[in-house]
Amino acid sequence: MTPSVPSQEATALLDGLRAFIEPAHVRVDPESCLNYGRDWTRLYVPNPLAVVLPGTVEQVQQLVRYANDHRLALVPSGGRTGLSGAAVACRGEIVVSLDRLNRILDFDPTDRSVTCQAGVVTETLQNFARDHDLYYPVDFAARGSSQIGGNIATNAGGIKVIRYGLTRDWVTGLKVVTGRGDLLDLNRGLIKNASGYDLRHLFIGSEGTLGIIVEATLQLTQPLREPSVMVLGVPDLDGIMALYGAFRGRLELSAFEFFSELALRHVLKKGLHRPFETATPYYVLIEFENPEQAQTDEALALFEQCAEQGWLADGVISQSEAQAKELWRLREDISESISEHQPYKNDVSVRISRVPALLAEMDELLAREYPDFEVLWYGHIGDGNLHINILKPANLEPATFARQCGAVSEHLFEILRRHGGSISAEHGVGLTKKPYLHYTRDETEIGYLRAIKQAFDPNGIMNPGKIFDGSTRVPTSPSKTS
Ligand code: 2HG
Ligand code: ZN
Repeated sequence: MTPSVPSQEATALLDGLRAFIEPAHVRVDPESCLNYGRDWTRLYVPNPLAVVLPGTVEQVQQLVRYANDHRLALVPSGGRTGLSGAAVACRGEIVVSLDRLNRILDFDPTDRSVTCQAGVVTETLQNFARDHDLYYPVDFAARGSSQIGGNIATNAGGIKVIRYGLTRDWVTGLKVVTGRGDLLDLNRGLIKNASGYDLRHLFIGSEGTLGIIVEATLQLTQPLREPSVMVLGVPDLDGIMALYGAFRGRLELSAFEFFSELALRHVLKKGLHRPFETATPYYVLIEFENPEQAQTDEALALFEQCAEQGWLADGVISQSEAQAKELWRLREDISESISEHQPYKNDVSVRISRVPALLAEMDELLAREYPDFEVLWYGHIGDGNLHINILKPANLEPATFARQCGAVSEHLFEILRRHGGSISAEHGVGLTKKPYLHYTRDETEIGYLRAIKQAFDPNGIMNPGKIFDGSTRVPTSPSKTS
């Protein structure tokens, strides 16, 4: 990225910002614009007008009001670990980073709840809960950099949804600055509150299009009781859900993940070891509470019975916390291990009962449409959520690759539509899935989404062009960068 020369209009707007946000926190240097102007998708050229880091909620409010007065587009920004381009600023927007709003404000052991600012990193919150003998159960590989505000804005899922649900299930209070610049204090940590529409839930999963989340109250829970991890080698697709049915009936599962041999090979290349000698086309990773010998016995009995049925060919069970962590890495490290191949990503879901049919139809479709590409499957299969990653061949031009993959996605989304599924299970719509939203939400429903956006953000300044297109003017662009 080369430095851009702001237009006169842009310079005046930036000076105006510096009147209420410390100049050091209004950044226009190319490095900040590059880093803060993108998420993990890497498909778009970042090109924000500036990156602003407010240090108080009042400053966020002033910023939103200023943006309304001058019709400036704002892109709220957390840890930028998203995979759908929702935090990308490539059209001269102002990135609003929540990095400085990173304090834990309150903890109440009676309520078992914690109130924190939006910029608190997920792992910091998890560690805080652990220090108080409690547990924040929303968990995923990007825990070390993702932020609570971003998690809420995408209703993050992850690896423990099967037992604990989504981010939405843990948010009992939210403070938000709406696109109008109003500060709303939503639900205030209440467990029960039947006093009309619950606006908190509109902001959860809103991808920064309605306003900016500045503070959250989150419920904590009991830690898991001595979890063990099993990795099982599965000879065919049918075995995956057969194992799910067998294990979930008899053990308290906290995760049921799967990945293919092709996916596994990428983490092995990065230095991890095979869980056992037998290579099988698929693997499942099962985590379950194992506080007593009875659970271990049950798990081993299940292993034997499933092996007899031919649903698994080999397996391993963790003998220590360290070993459990190592086994988890086989699944969690996949995404990062393939990033150098610029994968085209799909993140789809169906009801659990439809998973076997979806897997069979997808298998047929992907083998037919992508004979020359490497297609990797993994995901949270116990939630009906599959990640499909198509690796870009080194010699293929990125735009051509994206076009070819996009065309196949249309077929995939047709299958999903037939099964009542979703084109985005947990990564959000952002920019990458915007063209396909209609496969999951019909026109009438999208009309209601637009009306909600209009109510909270009448001038269309909040993350314009994400989820769906609106009539938003992107006001002041600096000169183009390369
Ligand atoms: C995961 O489950 C993440 O590992 C990333 O959601 C998924 O890389 C992906 O497609
Ligand atoms: Zn995932």
